[in-house]
Amino acid sequence: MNAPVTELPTPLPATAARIGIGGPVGSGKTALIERLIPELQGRGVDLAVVTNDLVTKEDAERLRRSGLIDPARVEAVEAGACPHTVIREDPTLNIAAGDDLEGKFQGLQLLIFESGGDNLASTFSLDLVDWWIFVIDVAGGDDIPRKRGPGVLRCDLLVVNKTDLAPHVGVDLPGMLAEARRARGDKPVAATNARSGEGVAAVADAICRAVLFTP
Ligand SMILES: Nc1nc2c(ncn2[C@@H]2O[C@H](COP(=O)(O)OP(=O)(O)O)[C@@H](O)[C@H]2O)c(=O)[nH]1
Ligand SMILES: [Mg+2]
Repeated sequence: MNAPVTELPTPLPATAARIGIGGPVGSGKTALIERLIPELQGRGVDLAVVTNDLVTKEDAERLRRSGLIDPARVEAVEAGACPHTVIREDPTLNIAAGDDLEGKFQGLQLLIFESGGDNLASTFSLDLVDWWIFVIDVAGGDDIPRKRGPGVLRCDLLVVNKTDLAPHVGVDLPGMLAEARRARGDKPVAATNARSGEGVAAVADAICRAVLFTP
């Protein structure tokens, strides 16, 4: 006798790609996200954001108020005194925040995690993200790429932000970018001005190619 027909297994839900945006405090991570949101939404990407702050929800509140994204699509993780711990050693809180957003928004394609801001040694756990950006800024000094911190070396895309400030802080921008490219070998480097939006489309291109598999 034939086995009784059982119900077809429920297909596993599609999961959103997860990317990290790390880098020192003030380098322009939130400003870059504020530019990336409309750029990616304009390309039809369904996205949500998890921010990490030390002991507040400042960045999450800023994004929720921005009018750029449904406030319910922004979650905050309070990272405490060691912002790298929650993105590297024990990313449980961030994974849970991401899972929560995925549960609320079916069809979510991209989750962006902003780190709480840390030094040049901070990196993301690959348990948390599939791909990550490290943001440094021109005003932080043109010697940053030379210092070869793990963030600068290991990220999938290095973003050198605040290009507009180079003449004001005596930084040779082409020289800084060349040094960054030398330090990273084959890995990409992008230059942005998150104030004006210059260079942000190229960052969105890199995200789409790397984790959304769109050209
Ligand atoms: N001139 C200039 N200022 C920027 C740029 N990106 C960010 N900022 C400013 O730098 C400060 C820190 O930016 P924020 O995004 O909060 O940095 P985060 O701590 O890395 O998230 C803010 O006052 C921003 O307006 C940029 O490309 N050019
Ligand atoms: Mg921020």
